[in-house]
Amino acid sequence: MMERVYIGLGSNLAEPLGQLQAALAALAALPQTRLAATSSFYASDPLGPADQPRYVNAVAALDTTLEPLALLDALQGIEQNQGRVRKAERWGPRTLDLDILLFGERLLDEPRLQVPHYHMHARAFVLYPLAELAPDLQLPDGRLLSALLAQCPFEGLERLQA
Ligand code: ROI
Repeated sequence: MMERVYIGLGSNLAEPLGQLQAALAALAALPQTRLAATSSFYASDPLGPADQPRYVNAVAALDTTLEPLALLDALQGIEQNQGRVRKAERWGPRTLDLDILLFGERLLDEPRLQVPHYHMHARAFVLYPLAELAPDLQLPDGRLLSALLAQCPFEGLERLQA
């Protein structure tokens, strides 16, 4: 079954814009998967520890027949190919972060994967790019993206010219 998946991309090390562009090319090359759309790129100050560079974020829409954990494995492979080193520090800087935000209508609560992504509801750097791709989106719990956006100021986001 083909399902629509939204992926959050983020980077704040080693030329973040280039990291995101390389990641989009890698997403487009995944098996059983079509890269359906990509948002603009947005710069923002780090959420969490402030002593790290600004982030660049975007959201991609995929259509895939991969199962969620197979997709997660593939995303973690892309992160590792692009030099991601997992550190003990929580919320530290990273070359590439690929998060499964939404996976069709699924609600997943597994050790490796919680969908919808726990923190997406209040993060401007996720919600605004997602809204470019799916302004009328309804989350599996019934919440409307437009309602989440109304609670989440655009403040601090900077839309970059592609
Ligand atoms: N802050 C911003 N602005 N963008 C991110 O992608 C991001 N990712 C994270 C933490 C460290 C929480 N902060 C972030 O994982």
